[in-house]
Amino acid sequence: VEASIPEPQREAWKKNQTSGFRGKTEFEKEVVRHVETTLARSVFNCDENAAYAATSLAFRDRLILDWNRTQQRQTYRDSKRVYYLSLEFLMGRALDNAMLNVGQKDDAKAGLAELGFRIEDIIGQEHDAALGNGGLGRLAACFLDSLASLDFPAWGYGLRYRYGIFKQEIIDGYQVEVPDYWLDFNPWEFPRHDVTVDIQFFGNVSKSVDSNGKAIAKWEGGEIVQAVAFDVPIPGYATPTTNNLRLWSSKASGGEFDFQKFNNGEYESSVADQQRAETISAVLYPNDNLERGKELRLKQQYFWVAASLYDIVRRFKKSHRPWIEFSDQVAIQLNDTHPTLAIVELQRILLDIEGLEWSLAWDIVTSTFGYTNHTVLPEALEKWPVGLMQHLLPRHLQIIYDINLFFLQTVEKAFPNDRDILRRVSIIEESQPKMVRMAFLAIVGSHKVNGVAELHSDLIKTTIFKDFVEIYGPDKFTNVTNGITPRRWLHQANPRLSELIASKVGGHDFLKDLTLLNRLERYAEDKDFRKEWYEIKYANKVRLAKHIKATTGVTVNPAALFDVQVKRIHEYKRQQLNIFGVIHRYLTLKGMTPEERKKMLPRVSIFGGKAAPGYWMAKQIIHLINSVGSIVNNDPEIGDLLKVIFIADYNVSKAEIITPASDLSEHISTAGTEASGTSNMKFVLNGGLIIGTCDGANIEITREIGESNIFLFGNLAEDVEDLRHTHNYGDHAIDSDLEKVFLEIEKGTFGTPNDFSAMIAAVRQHGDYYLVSDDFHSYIETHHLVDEAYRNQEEWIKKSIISVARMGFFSSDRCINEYAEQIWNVEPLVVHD
Ligand code: GPU
Repeated sequence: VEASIPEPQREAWKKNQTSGFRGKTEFEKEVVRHVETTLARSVFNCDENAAYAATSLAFRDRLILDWNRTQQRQTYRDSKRVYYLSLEFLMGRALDNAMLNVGQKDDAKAGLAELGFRIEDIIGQEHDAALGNGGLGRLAACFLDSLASLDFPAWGYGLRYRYGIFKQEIIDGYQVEVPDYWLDFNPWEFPRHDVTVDIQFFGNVSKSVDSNGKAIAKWEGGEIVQAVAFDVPIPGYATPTTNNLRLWSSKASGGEFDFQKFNNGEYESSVADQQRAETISAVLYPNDNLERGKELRLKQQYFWVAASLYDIVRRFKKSHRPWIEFSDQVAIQLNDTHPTLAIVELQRILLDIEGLEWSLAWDIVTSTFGYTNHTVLPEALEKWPVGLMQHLLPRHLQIIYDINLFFLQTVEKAFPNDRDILRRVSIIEESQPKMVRMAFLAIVGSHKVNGVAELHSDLIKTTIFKDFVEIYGPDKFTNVTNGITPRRWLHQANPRLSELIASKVGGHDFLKDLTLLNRLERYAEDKDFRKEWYEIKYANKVRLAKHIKATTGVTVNPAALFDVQVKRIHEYKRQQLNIFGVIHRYLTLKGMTPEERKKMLPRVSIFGGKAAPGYWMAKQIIHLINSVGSIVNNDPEIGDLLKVIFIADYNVSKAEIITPASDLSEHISTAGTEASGTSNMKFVLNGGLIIGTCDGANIEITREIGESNIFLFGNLAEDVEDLRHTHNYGDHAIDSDLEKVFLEIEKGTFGTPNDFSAMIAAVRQHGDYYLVSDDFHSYIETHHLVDEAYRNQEEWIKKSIISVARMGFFSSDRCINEYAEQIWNVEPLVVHD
């Protein structure tokens, strides 16, 4: 029951409403107040950490007011809302973002300076919110920023992991994983101990018939785990709209302990129950583009989905509208197949709890959901054993079988003479053991399915989902090319570049309409402008060089070409191609006379990224990169001509330092394997050029910025299958330059050869699935073109400026507007000041 203040007392409330600090002086007052009272510290005992805490609390107070107002307004208007369901939200730090979005970073900077602190040091105290693995989770975070900035009424729903993605340490060249306990002090979340949902697992289904002859299914028994809501405010940029990210945390139902057991003297088992419940939201699975089918993961998925749907349905029911209006009020987007059980759960709620007929319920369900696919890699497509589903979610499995039955009946009608299509598209794979194919369930239960870049959206239609295009027609399948938020990835990460751009394109409006960047293009011909542009890039490289020195001890020359590949380590992303290329460069330099060497261009090859803890080959790649670094970086003949750096623990806040400092970044996946990629967009937006394959969003980036501004190489997606075939059936010859690289590794130049034998065998003996040898020559040649282009600095800078000017398309704002129009049918709701 909601309590509200009676009319006569409301005056007193209104009179005392806070408005948050305005200006430097009030900010300082708030900081000091928080240090003294909230943190209970004496003001002369305030270190950087306490200053961070107090600054965050001051901004948090500021955000809460807008947040409350936004939520009130959205509730009052009761217009359609978007719910973005994602198992990952890779948010990074919140303070800097909050300061910039509310437009008070300057106040904070001046205020902190007066109190004796540098704002960068204070910002640097914050622990990244690292509830994601890579691109998929970061995309969700960019989407939240755009949804709020564009004033869409939208909520994110996710899990509040106690441990986010592990911290990576490099010890003797090897990756070591350290748990990331990040919740010690988190001012950005609000526990809502009053918002809880009981989630059921296991148990049995009993079927009966009611007095009208209607079948009733009852899911009974099993165990209950409680979901507790934690809310995170998501401020939009230059708007009061502040949306909500709701993360669920698990705990034993009925409070801390089961008192019955407790009183019966079963203290230990009572504590054990509690821990088992808490395990559900304890840890983020650290795999990227890989599903391993663990029971706890399925539990996480259902726990999160059931709590979120309960919440969404509860909100809908407050409006007392008829059920057929559900999808006029609610759009739910499934970020990959991880939340697919939401489809089944909503059908269950409508059928078993609300008593709707199957077909009405199913119409509501399918018009509510949209499904985004993020990969064609077979090992990443989720399948769950039928037996596991039966055990954990018996009622859901029945509903899945019914969904499948009705679906296959319509397929059979449409394709009466095709037996095989039923086997191919069945949601249940008739394998040993039988499996539930989650992507197929997501397609059948959604009204739209989208890929994340044009090539990828075409590929899913012609390969993994081909039959479904036949069944539903092409209109159910669409493309929404990914984007990135220019607020974090330009304004926050590269403030000087953002200011220079603002000074030329008519202020900061470009941060909300990125196409305004096109006004920059004419400055490519302006020599003074090019000088300023270059100086900013150089300063960013100096900053990165300092970070490299501080963390690895290696001195790199900021005048060298910084060649960067930072992303999750994966064979399909081909860091192995990059490091083999680096070895080739090293051998070439070693084979030169000192005079010849003097003419060469200095390079720094920078790597970063985490390997899934169980991904052995990826770990071997990290080890080779570090081993090559330790030889090359200490070779006096080489000096500054080549340095090889592995930056440990790549994460969002490291990306904010690395991205603005790159001259060239590598997006070199085997054609047809990277669904989109988003770091490619970040690097170009920061004035770096790209070397890349014709894959994912690289293709659209090329279309936008022009072929002469990107270094493309390698085989095309359409040829990959044939090439793989020749590897397996012909006697396939390895590229001769690559063979020299292999022989050098096998000589022991970079340490014990056996340590790297699997990487070599993958190419030589195991069919070179990722086409490293096929693309090697083209890759090396294209790097030569890069060197030549970099020698002409003026031309290089022109390419850089023109590229940035043409990147407007890749804002996540454009992307969100496309989802809103094509898939969600929602409109912005402005919250007036
Ligand atoms: N992606 Br599936 C992930 O980061 N993790 C995953 O488990 C899956 C996909 C990425 C794609 O690899 C990348 O190409 C894409 O840009 C990103 O999702 C966002 O769509």
